[in-house]
Amino acid sequence: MPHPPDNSRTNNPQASEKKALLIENSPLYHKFLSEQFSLMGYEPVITDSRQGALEQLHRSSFHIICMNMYFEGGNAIDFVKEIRRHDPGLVVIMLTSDKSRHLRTHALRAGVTEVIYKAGRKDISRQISLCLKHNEHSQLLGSKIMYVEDSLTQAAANMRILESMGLEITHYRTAEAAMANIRHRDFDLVITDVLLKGEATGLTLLRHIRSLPGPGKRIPVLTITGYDDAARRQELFRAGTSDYIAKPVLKEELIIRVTNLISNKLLADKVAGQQAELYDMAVRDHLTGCYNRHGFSELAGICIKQVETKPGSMGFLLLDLDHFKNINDSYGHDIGDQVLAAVGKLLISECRGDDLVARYGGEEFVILLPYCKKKAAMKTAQRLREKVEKLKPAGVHVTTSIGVTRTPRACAPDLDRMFKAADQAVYRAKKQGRNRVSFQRYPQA
Ligand code: GH3
Ligand code: MG
Ligand code: MG
Ligand code: MG
Repeated sequence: MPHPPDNSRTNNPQASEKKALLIENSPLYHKFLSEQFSLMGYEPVITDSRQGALEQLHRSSFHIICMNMYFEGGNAIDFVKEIRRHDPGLVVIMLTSDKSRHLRTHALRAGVTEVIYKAGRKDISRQISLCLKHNEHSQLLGSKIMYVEDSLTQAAANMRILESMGLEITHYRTAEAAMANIRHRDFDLVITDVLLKGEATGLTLLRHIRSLPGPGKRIPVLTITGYDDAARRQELFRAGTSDYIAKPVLKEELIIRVTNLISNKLLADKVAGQQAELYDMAVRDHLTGCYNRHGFSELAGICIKQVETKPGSMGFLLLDLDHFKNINDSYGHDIGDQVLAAVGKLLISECRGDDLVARYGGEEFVILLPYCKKKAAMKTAQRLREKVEKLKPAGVHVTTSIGVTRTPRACAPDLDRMFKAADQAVYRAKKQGRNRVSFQRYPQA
């Protein structure tokens, strides 16, 4: 079957289960903060004590902690130091009504991501959402980085920074090793040094990535080099680098560039996923999951083109459920719908991946079988007829009449003619008593 648009990577898998731990001793703020975080797409979990917070952190993983300066059994500054020992990537917000600069500096040094002042509620919610927007780390968590650097000391230093952002890093020391692995793993970003041990350089790797078949060629690449001259920069950008950092690598710069590149990549993935979903919705029938008329015409067109370039015969089945009006009349329209849905699902599960199964009208289905000869088409039709008869969806006995035709190998397949022939065959099957398969020769031009 021809492939709909690529949707190999969709949304960030963690996006739907983001959790926020709120440590706050004032019940007045419980409801307010819960609402704010829910609105921003987090599942809020509230506690009012250090002990309660530790228990929650032990129980599940959080993307963000928002805590008051003081709470039962502890304070934000001591608590963040404790957390930072094993969770450097977590976003930690501290709420306080103390506006002293000294406290703010102290808190940031201890590892707090942002200090937010308890002024008006509107202001707090604006500050929280700003902080979350700027701290995309929580969205980046678990993103996969390929990092290519031959110097182990440099690699160790940069990997510490990247790991603190919650990224998953696979490190290679040569471009050769990186090129051997790029196709087989799904990376969100490649960071590569330009000068590497071995024959190939970071530029070779970059060119290799940009010439990959399929979506792999669009992986963002961040190049790092010690020779920061204009000619080299131009060469890297011409070869398709997404961004560039000169050595020595500054921590903040690395964080910002990596954050931007991955955020853009995740956004592009999300858009591609939504497009694929929309496409799927547009070409499928909701009741049965089969392609609809529009999807069938589009995909059958692609199938036919394939068969024209690599000739073969093509089978075509038209299925019309027997006495379906009686089923509706006897059991009601809802049961009728259930019967249609079950038959559609059966047809999909009984056909090969390359076959196109569509609901073409109310109780009519068509199946296009590429590279299928008459004997195989007839066998498939008989098998489907028997399976439908045995299905008894919603306890209802249902049968189908099937018209079959197939295009000879030597002629260009034409959908209208296939329909016409299969329709005549169905008509004959109905006349002969229904629940049977009938064949009609494909009319040559
Ligand atoms: P035959 O064996 O000659 O095909 O008889 P039939 O009753 O199946 O044929 P007919 O064309 O007279 O009736 C088709 C029926 O299918 C009529 C229509 O109400 C029903 N139908 C069409 N679409 C739907 C649907 O989406 N849901 C339900 N429940 N019924 C539908
Ligand atoms: Mg009909
Ligand atoms: Mg009919
Ligand atoms: Mg019918």
